[in-house]
Amino acid sequence: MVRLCCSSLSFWALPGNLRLTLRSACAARTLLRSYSQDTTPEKLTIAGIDYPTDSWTNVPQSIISQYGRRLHIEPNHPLSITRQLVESRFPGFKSHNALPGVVTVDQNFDSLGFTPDHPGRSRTDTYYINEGTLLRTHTSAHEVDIFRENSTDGWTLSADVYRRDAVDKSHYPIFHQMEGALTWDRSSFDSPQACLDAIKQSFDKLPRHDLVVEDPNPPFHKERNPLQEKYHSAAEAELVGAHLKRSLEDMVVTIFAAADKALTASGQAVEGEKEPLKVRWVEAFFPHTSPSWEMEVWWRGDWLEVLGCGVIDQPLLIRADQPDRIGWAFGIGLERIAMLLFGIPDIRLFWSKDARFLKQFNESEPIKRFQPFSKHPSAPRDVAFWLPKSSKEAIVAETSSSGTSAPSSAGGQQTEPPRDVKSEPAFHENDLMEIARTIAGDTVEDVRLIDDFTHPKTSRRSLCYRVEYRSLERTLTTEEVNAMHEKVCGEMVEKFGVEIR
Ligand code: FA5
Ligand code: MG
Repeated sequence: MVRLCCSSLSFWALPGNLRLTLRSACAARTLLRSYSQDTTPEKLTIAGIDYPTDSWTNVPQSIISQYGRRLHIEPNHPLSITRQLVESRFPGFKSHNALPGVVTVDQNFDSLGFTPDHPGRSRTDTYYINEGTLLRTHTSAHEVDIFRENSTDGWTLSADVYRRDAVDKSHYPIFHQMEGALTWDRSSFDSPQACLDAIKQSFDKLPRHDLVVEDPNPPFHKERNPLQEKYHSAAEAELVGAHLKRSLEDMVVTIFAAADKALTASGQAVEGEKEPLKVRWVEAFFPHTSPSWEMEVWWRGDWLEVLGCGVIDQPLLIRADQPDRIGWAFGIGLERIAMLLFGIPDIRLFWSKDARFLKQFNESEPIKRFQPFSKHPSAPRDVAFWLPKSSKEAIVAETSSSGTSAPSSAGGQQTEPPRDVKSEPAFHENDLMEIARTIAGDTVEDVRLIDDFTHPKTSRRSLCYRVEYRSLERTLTTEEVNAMHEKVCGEMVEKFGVEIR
């Protein structure tokens, strides 16, 4: 086992005590990553259904215990209110809101055209129940099934999704997405032009707005954001893309205009948030759309990514037995919208069972700004360590640690380069995120990289992360923060063979 993970030849040249640390570290690492035979239960029971486990299993109990809360349909929950508001901007669309979160690898990745080496498939990013079964990483996992059902031109689908991801105020390992799609059946028109005319007519009926929109890029771009030349004419892709953008801009405008009105009426408008709403379109990449974009909203002095979208990949529609349909799809983070809408400052709050949180939301009343009920101090602690010498690389996802809102690759974006998803890196930032969450639960507010240094002579790499502890409910004592942090450092040594500096 030791030889398996400590591949370096110089292992025996190390001092005895370090060998011992590394030995147990490597052993434990195998346990963490694959739950070796001794610790992996033979089966996992999720929502009353038993699933056999194997060497791919990596779902911790802390995630399973949160499974099935269905906050997006809980009456008066801010996520449910947000879902209903978004749905109301897509009249005539059929809403699917109760699909179970355990899906196959085929549904989550293959059916969407994820390449075999797409980093989103790796166990560092995704929670596997076993090699063929996982907790969906995005609502796109159901696209092909719903397109195949072919019951309406437009549909939305809201659900809980699961990702091994960064820890900060806008990322949580379970969050909620709404998928939406609209397609036109080209075979039901007399000519391609008649279909184009229908899309144009529909576009013209979409409400206009006076939102400030930055959209500097062309409708598609040969290298960066290609047209699906084999299947779509330039006119079709351009029009479908314009319809998509206008529909989503309308959704954002309507939701925030309503919120603004309510806040101003109740005297709750906050100084500094009175800047006019601003959105921008950014070119993106998803295996299941092309061209693709992300919408970002200006919020509290920064651009916050709220959704990904694009013109649906035609081979996907062909796999769903809908070769004649053309259209758009989007996936939006409901937490991100709810945070903007209610002024909720921290994503952990959505999981709170504290009445001081829950009683502030009522779906039959106008939107009210969330009133923080506590401001407990944050307790930052640093963990600085040397990575073990290993032939394998360490993956430090710059996007998540730098505090931006960019998500992991598990939704399709290529935020990491393609790699052999079956082999595991020496260290992945998400491993530290999970250790911190497992030990500190919701009292860990933020984990971010503050230093990355490679020794010029030894070429050893050292990383330093700052972990911020803060309870939403009470002030933490120094002793309990120290105890949690010591455990985090201890687990890093044990599981990854790092050397604390
Ligand atoms: C996806 O998941 C794509 N499947 C979206 C899509 C659907 C594209 C249909 C094209 C067509 P992405 O990984 O960027 O994309 O996630 C979409 C949104 O989910 C993000 O914009 C963000 O609002 C939200 N999100 C992602 N990760 C987190 C997280 N850890 N916590 C909270 N919200 C998140
Ligand atoms: Mg994204």
